[in-house]
Amino acid sequence: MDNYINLIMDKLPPSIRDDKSTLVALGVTLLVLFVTLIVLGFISKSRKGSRVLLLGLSDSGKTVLFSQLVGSKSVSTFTSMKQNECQLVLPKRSVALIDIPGFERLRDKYWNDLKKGVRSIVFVVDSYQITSNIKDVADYFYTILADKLVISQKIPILVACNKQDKPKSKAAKVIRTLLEKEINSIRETRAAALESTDGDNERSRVIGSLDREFSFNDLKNTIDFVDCIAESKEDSSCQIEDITCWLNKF
Ligand SMILES: Nc1nc2c(ncn2[C@@H]2O[C@H](COP(=O)(O)OP(=O)(O)O)[C@@H](O)[C@H]2O)c(=O)[nH]1
Ligand SMILES: [Mg+2]
Repeated sequence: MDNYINLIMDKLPPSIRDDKSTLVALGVTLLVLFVTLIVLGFISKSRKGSRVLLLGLSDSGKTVLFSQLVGSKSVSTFTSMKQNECQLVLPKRSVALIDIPGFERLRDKYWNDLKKGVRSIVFVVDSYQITSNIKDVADYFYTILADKLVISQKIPILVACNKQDKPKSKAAKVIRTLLEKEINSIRETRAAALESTDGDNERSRVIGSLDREFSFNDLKNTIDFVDCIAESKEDSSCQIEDITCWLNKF
């Protein structure tokens, strides 16, 4: 250590080396600079957003899930023209949970307004209707996965495969494969369109590794899938513990 200090001292001009007050001022300046850099690094890390957005097609169960998560029965499922918002207190953190309307006409506007400050996304899927809805679900999901902010900030996404109480509803594992297949064909179409344009936007951006079939494993974000039941009925109770655990983790 002494050797280093001597080395630095030797490099200083004699006028500074011999003046003690200049040396002290130099030391203090370096210390302040060091502390500022540490504080700035800490602030930028803690600036991670606190919004958790519930996305998905209309009727997938977002509003029911929202009210179960925040523990309120008073959220109307008919007010899907505007977002529902509530603070959700988890053991590790508190997040702003926002239920976004799924109508195609409104969802892009809400997404663009609210995506700033997003911490994570819960994408809700109707596991009973998934076979008939797969194109719409995959198209909406692709738009989210290809979003510049979602890619650059590696926003973690949980696909909540809802309505598992219904007979013949598809399990999360099956839905994952169905979505990978559908996203693969959407990607082919977009890649072909990309060759004829030079724009870079959500509609044309290509995600994953192009040299093989689309897989969620090729994305840099964490993409998890869980089974869930948002609505409690007489013969089946609500099962959303995996969602709460996931939110607490990310
Ligand atoms: N069987 C069943 N129905 C559900 C479940 N979750 C939501 N629903 C029903 O699905 C419909 C749409 O729910 P809603 O929360 O309004 O969907 P949103 O449009 O995505 O907000 C309603 O009739 C709910 O009762 C569930 O886990 N199981
Ligand atoms: Mg709703």
